[in-house]
Amino acid sequence: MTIKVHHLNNSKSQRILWALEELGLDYEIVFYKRQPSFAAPDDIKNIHPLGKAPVVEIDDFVMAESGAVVQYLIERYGEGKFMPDRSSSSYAKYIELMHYPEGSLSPPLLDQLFIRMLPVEDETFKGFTQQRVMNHLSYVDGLLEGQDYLIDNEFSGADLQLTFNLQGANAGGGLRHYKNLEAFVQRMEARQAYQRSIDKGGEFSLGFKK
Ligand SMILES: N[C@@H](CCC(=O)N[C@@H](CS)C(=O)NCC(=O)O)C(=O)O
Repeated sequence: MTIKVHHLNNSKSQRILWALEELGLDYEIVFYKRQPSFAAPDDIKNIHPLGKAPVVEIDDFVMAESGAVVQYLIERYGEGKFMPDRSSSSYAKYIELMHYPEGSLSPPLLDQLFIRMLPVEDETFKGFTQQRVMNHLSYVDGLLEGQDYLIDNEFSGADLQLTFNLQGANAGGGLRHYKNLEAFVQRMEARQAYQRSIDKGGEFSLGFKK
């Protein structure tokens, strides 16, 4: 089995390096650097037409979408670790929360980032975005009330997938009022596999400034 991760600095491909470190798998990293516009360099399009990170080559096929890649790696190589039993009701929740960060949480957080960076002046859009962000962060904060991890209080791929978005919100000071989320990010960043993924992946900072 060979795994090659096309990794962009300060990006969601960090999730894949972290997942591979948790799983203890060997892999190769191909490094890409964001351009001044923050876009990925064009040559990543030679691997996948969207030209986004992550893209992962596993043996003879190519996969994009971090949630799908994390889910696939854990199911194929995890030997039961980092996911609940498929026959349990927790599995349904696990899949839901595995895809929630990219499907629902990421869009308002990205809107908020653009409002901060550009800046955007439209008050209606700013108010709408603020309300969406608060709705989502309160929801996730509630999920973590009284527990360290999202599913059955055990570390899983869903925690790994969520962390990037919360780190992004945290970089803008957005987790100040969400104590469960602040503690969650610290807990995830303290994991040895996470630390190794940072050592191998290089620059990782989500405090984007124009
Ligand atoms: N939903 C996709 C998002 C992929 C994505 O937008 N990646 C960003 C980095 S975080 C990217 O490649 N940005 C550079 C660009 O759009 O040119 C995933 O989770 O993999």
